[in-house]
Amino acid sequence: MEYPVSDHPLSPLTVDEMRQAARLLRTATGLSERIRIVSIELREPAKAEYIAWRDAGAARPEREAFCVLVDCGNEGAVEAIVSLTHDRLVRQAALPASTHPAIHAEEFGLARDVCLADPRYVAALALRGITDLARVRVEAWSAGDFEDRSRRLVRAIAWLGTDDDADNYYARPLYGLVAVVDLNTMKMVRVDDHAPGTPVPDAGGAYTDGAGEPYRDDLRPIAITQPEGASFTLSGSELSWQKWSMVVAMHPREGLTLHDIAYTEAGERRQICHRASIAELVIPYGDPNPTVHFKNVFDTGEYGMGPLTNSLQLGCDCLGEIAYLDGVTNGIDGEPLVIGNAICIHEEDVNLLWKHTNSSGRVDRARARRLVISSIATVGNYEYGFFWYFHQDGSWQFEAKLTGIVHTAGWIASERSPHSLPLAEGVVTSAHQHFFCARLDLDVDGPSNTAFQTDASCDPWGPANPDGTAFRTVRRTFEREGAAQASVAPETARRFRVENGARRNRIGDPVSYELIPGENVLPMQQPDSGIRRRARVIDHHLWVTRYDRDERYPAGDYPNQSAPDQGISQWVGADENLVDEDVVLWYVFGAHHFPRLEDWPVMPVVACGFQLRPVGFFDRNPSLDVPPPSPAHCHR
Ligand SMILES: [Cu+2]
Repeated sequence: MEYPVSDHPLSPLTVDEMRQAARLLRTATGLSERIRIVSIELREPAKAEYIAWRDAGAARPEREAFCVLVDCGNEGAVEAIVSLTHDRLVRQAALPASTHPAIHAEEFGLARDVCLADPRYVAALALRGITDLARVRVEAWSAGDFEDRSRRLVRAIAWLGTDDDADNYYARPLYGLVAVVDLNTMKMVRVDDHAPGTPVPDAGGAYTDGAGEPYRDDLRPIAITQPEGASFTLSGSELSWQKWSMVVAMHPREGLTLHDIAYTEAGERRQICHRASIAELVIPYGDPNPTVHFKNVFDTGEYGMGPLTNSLQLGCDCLGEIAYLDGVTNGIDGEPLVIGNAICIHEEDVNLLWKHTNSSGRVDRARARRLVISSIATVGNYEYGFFWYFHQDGSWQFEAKLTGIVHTAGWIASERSPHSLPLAEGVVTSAHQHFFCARLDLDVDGPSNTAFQTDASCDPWGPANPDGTAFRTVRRTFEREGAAQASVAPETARRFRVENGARRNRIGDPVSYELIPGENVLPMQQPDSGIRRRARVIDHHLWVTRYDRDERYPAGDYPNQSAPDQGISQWVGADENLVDEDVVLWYVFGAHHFPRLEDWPVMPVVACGFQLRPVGFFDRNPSLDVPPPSPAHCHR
């Protein structure tokens, strides 16, 4: 039986496809009755097959789903690929022992149930004066390498909440209480109480409705109107805006993903990127506090952004003429869950594109406008905004927006800790870092590319440099995977570039795009610490690998309780040639977060990211054809 398929081979799974996949998992895999479906996603077609369909009229790639399950009945985990086109199981494989799938959002509730049903845990609460269990808020944090890796365990920490939906329970941490829960067997392994009977802080953490202050009253409205509508078109997942085109999707693990990004110039469609996403996000905390020291989370790989993605509200999250895409994710029972308005697409005026006042007095200028594709995920206390911007000069960029509530812990010593900031009596927020890893499968005018680093360098004194002022750009080509790592160097304006040697611009140079780092930081953990060994990807800001369909996640496919050296540090051991090959850039950028009082009780947005800019990709400024601003708004 043939099933109807989505309209584009890279469109994410539909509700019907998700249901079909879940049915096949239940009926065709022979697993126990007690399965939990962690994720169901489109198995994206192999790149060559996709390009053959797009460019050469080859057959449309078949629709397949890639699924990850936990089989609680058999204490194991399984990967399965099902064909939606042919309605059958294609293959299934048990994951190796001690390899654990991500923690599904619904398993937070399961961990809480285990805690509150356990007499040891209830006794520890009672010692703190807590008898109303309904008020206890429990978070299931990944256990990293701190617990038995042979079992799927989490460490649960807790706060005291209220019935008020505006309550900020992070103001009331339960100091020292850590429960170890087996998610698969739903059994309590251990209750560690490092500070029995510590009173619960009664600090306030209100951040809503002005938090006790009257709202400021001097804001007059700003209206964003586009009387003729937006300048982009959206058809299914296919988006085009002026000369840009791409496919926009929602992925269970990475959240927002962009595919097949191209720029059409003089009627020619020029490929720039096959796929762009944030493939991992690692957050190591830096505080020996007993409820903090183990917090080394891989938010993308251990939890997954898809199910945590917000449903956005017009006029609040996004302003202007908006198009939304829904996201489809799955419950732990496999039932599709639709996130309405998961992805926001709109345009923003961003001031000046270019300008010149000629010696004649003539003024020419163009106003800049950008296309914004964004989503926001709530991961427990934090909000992560994922914002991709496309510009009229051929550049594009990614910006993560970090907001939400800083994570808290209790603290009872009289001394201030150098690792945290006191927020109130008995409440601290700890130092930590957020490392994003972008996976950028750039295909600059096609897949055959070479990556290199550029640094500014001053020339030595000499006859050719008599003034000592000459400087140039020096190049380091990433020739093989084993030596294709680098970190940012603001002192030499270091950038990373991808060129296509087979295509030249008007001065004979290869066409290229460069990656311009934003603010960045190196990891602050000891190089041989557990988290560094499990997240080798954060050792460097840039890695280059040869495209491999199965190399998707730089800290490994299953970072939850992972063994050391998974993912990219293993892949580059193959030391494959990178010259004139299909290269993938992995750019790691860190937001160093030593919290401020101003981050409490809710944190103003902190942004971090990077830009991608054409360098000799075009023969001149590609935005000369942007018309001048409308005279109705421009009086001179
Ligand atoms: Cu932070």
